[in-house]
Amino acid sequence: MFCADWSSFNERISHLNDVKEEFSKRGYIRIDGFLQPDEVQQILEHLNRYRADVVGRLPKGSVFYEDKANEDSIIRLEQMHLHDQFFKDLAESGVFNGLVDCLINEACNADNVQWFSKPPGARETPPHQDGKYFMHDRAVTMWLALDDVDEETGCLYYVPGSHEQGLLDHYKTDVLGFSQALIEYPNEYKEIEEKQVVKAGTLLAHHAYMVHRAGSNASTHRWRPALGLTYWAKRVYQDIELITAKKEYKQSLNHKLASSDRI
Ligand SMILES: O=C(O)CCC(=O)C(=O)O
Repeated sequence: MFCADWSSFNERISHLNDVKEEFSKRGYIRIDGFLQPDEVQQILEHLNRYRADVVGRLPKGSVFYEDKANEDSIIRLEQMHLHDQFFKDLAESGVFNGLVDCLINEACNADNVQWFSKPPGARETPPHQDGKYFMHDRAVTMWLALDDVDEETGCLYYVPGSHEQGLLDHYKTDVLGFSQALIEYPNEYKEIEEKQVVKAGTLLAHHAYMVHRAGSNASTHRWRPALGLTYWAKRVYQDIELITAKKEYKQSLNHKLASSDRI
């Protein structure tokens, strides 16, 4: 079956109103068993096809490598829905599309489909808010586990309620793919952060101002593949100043990464 025919999020989430309430109160939601094992398997197969057939012809900035000479060191694939029909269909399918509209009460578009590969040895994802990258908060990131994830391979940690604090101060990091990190990650956050040890097929979704981080991958042989699907409110695209600023930031980052041969 094509992913366009998979059942929609309405059929996968039994108490949508409770989920919406949870999202607005805590800033994130977690739906265990959101995808069936055969659906996860299909996504993994398309990822393999994408890596074999599509990656080689992508423009700069769509693939981030730890070491460009080593294809297995891809740390991140970006904008996959713009380069491949399967990932476009997936992002536009009722499985995901429409869920963010419900969560933030806005009409939204898929803005990005990413693969976070987190190979063995990968560094930690520093604490950050996605809104720092987006330059607004009218967006939600969905994070779909494509394998079981635990502390060893680098699970996510959320600070519940932190989305209420607005945009916090960040600094520019040298972590590939995660160029922004919170200046401070205080003890109050460490004490209440919620660890997301999940099974393949679990869906997490977080507010653009949710403070979150992920551990390093300490395994010598297990990857930690996840798909990131980001949806933005359609009205954001009418803010020309914001869209221009975002484009300029991306260009300058790509320039820096290209000069160190990592994209
Ligand atoms: O997968 C990761 O390590 C981080 C993901 C993340 O920061 C995000 O989805 O916003």
